[in-house]
Amino acid sequence: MSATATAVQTPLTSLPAWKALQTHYETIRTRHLRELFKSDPARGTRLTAEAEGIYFDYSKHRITDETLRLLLELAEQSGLRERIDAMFSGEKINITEKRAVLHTALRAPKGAVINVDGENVVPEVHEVLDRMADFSDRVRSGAWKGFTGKRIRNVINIGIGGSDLGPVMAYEALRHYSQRDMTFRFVSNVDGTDFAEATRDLDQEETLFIISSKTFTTLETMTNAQTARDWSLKKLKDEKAVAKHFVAVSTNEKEVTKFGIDTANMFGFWDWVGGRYSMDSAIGLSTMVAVGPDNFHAMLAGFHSIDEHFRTTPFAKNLPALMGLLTVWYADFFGAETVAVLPYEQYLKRFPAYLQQLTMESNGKHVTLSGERVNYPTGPIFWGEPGTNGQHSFYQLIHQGTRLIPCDFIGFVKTLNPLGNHHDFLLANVFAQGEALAFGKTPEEVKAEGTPDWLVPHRVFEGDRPSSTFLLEELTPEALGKLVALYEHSVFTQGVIWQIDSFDQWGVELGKVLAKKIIGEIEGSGPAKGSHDSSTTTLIERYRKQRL
Ligand code: G6Q
Repeated sequence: MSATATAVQTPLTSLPAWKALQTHYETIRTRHLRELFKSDPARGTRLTAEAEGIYFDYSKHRITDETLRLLLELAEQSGLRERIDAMFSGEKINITEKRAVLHTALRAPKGAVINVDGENVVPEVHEVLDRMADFSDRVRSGAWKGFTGKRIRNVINIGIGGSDLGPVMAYEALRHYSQRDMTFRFVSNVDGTDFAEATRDLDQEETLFIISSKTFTTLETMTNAQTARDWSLKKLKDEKAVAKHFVAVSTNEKEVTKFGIDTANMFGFWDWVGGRYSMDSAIGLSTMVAVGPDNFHAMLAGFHSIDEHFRTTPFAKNLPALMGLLTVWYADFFGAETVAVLPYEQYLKRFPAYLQQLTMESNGKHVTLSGERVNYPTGPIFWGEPGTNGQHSFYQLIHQGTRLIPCDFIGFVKTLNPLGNHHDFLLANVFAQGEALAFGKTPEEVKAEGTPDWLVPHRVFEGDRPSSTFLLEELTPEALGKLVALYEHSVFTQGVIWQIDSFDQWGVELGKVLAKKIIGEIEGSGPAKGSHDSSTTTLIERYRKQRL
């Protein structure tokens, strides 16, 4: 294992920049954004950064030049530069699983060289991409036929977590570019309703399943895959039909074969691709079938451009580094518990759900790389909804509640569906929200509107509520790739500062083991015993009695 991955680190709270930030926070916490903007008329143009067509306005954050200077120092003192190099060069920085972390290799151009255990992985990546493209073209053109000779009209991805959220988010985000005479669905939940509703109006003869599972042992996915097999064979009535209606995406050739899928219909990936970082691997097969290989490659190019930006740009101009540092600033100094992600783009409706896994599975950790319990908050809770819907529900709390919730506003200059003045209204809303959160409305302003005294406190908006605004030109496959990569590297930046392993997920593994144990008891006869507490035992027994 490399020196970088295991080096003994100075505890975060002992770093000089951290201590300086603590002192600095005391001076900044009482400075209102109104005052910061008033004292620097150029603030709204100065505290911005632009890269790869993404305009990032971070002027509405509770920071000064001094805050930024100290946060950038914190990045240096935390070894962010070295850690970035370690990740990109294939060092085993996922120390608890002893794995390299190379989702960036999935979007590296053909000639690149990235070695894992002395072997260049880029040719393999492109070999799989080429096979995916060939398969996608055949399905999209109708050359790939179902068992009875009918054309495939429906594609269902079966997977969960990292093998579902990326594909479903990307499909929804890029629906505009998708093949419209085909239906794409995603089954993840072991709740039979998910499968039943996804297939109720479909014809087995025209339906292809992509079973996506890195391990090919996940209970939910295997249960849904088996049900899909039964559902298909009920009509197709011949085991040989499986080869025409099932393909697998996995790293586990043995289990794929055991399930009955020919390895000729398997698309592989590697243990250095984490589930939540896998949408660019073969896990993205449903995306590629939906939007075609060219659009998929454009998305990969978008990812790669931000990879290069993150790897080479000084932190002061580095979008993901700045985003990550700001997240640390609010989580650890202001005590902000959450971050709201608010895309003003309907196609990004699943983006907050996707980000929840990316951010919270990565940085929901309570011990450092060396196993010490942290004495500072780590990953905040990410949540959100597309604008403007959120405005008519939870924004109230962001504006006037007692909590500080930094917001990420995401908007696009051009719409993919021009309809009258809808888009101007949409953009007017996003700009207005950022402004209102930052500047609020003073009692004097409320009074001047003729509000009676007793009502004034209710109508006052304190303001001073921070937000970032991201403005992109248009939601293209490339733009989607850039957006996701921004957050991936922001999450990485946060993890480096917090000195945690952002790439394992022992909490998820625990759930997988626990459920299996109880299933045996639920399906058995006689009283549930096992080693449960009295509450769990009673619940199991009650369920068994009532379902009879
Ligand atoms: C992601 C997690 C987790 C995983 C799912 C599905 O980083 O590891 O969400 O993706 O549990 O796992 P399989 O792909 O192995 O079925």
